[in-house]
Amino acid sequence: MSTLATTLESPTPESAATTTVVSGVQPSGELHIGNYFGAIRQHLALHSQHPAYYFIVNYHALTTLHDREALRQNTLHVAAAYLALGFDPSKAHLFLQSDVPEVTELAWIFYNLVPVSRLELGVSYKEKIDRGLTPNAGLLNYPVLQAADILIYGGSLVPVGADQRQHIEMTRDIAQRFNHTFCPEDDPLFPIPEPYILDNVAIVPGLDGKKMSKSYGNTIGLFDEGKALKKKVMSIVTDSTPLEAPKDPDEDNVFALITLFADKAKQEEIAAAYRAGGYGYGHAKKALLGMINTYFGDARERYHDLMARPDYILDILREGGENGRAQAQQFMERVREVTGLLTTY
Ligand code: AQP
Repeated sequence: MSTLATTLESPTPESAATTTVVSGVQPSGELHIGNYFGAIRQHLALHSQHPAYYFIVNYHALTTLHDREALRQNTLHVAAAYLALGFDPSKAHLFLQSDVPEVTELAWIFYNLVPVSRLELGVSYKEKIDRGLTPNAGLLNYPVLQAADILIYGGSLVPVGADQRQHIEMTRDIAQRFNHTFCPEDDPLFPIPEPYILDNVAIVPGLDGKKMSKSYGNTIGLFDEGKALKKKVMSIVTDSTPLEAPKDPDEDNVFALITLFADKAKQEEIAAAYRAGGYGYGHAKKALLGMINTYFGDARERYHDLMARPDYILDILREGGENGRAQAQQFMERVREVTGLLTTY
């Protein structure tokens, strides 16, 4: 069985020599195994291979979260999770989005290049409205701020889950529009970033079979443990095929989660047991529970130690933020120059 991954199954793109990796995670709730396998695992695998900027997007979290204490706690939680899972601050930059206020300035410039009608077609925006959220202007403009986040560090590779594909497409459009509008053809300011999405973990299902999401209440938290974890795993929705009957592993949520943790041989062994019959969903859930505990057990301990040292976490974020901000400030000087925004300081 796999333990915490430091390498990727898929190679990075051929342009690796000039790659700058950027990505963010919202401190909008407890991180879950969908965030991990969809994105964070790739962040960790890439951060020692390329220049990398990872930010905790607390401005973005404000689009849905208006609870000061929760936002602060979630922010520390995300940082502690990265460190516990293997982020090495000597290799890449981990920081707070709000420590680089220049991203909001760049986002403002970008707002003027994006039709409102395009934003209204955002899948993630529409999904939130469908779930009953009254959209604020921040939510509508979420992908524009995301574009600023990516482009201000010269990001060229963006490891994300498949739910973010459309947003990265929008970032690419914005970069192209900006280059076309403000830059000479032979001297574009922004590289056009590529998404980095691993197909086998593109959308991790939640307990109910829908996309696992912090705000759906269907998650397995990265640091869930003991009875609480067991209760969640046992509540994963399955069909009602009886224990003795053969089952199709490819139609089952429990098996989908097992594939995240088990190596190929183990996956095949369990899939064969499904097909043979006499192997119930209870057996599969028990196997999954063991895999989760093995995979995240050590990281959990490190996580709890780190959460008891918030000053240490803040020091790391501060240093990452200083590096990120220096890069962003340099970029913004060029942005102001090509757009004609005068400054007098
Ligand atoms: N279920 C998922 N499967 C694969 N990848 C996922 N990601 C999220 N859920 C899944 C990826 O995790 C990264 C960080 O996500 P985020 O926190 O920035 O926002 P999100 O995509 O909106 O995540 P949630 O959990 O669904 O948060 P809420 O409920 O607050 O909106 C991203 O790369 C994302 O693709």
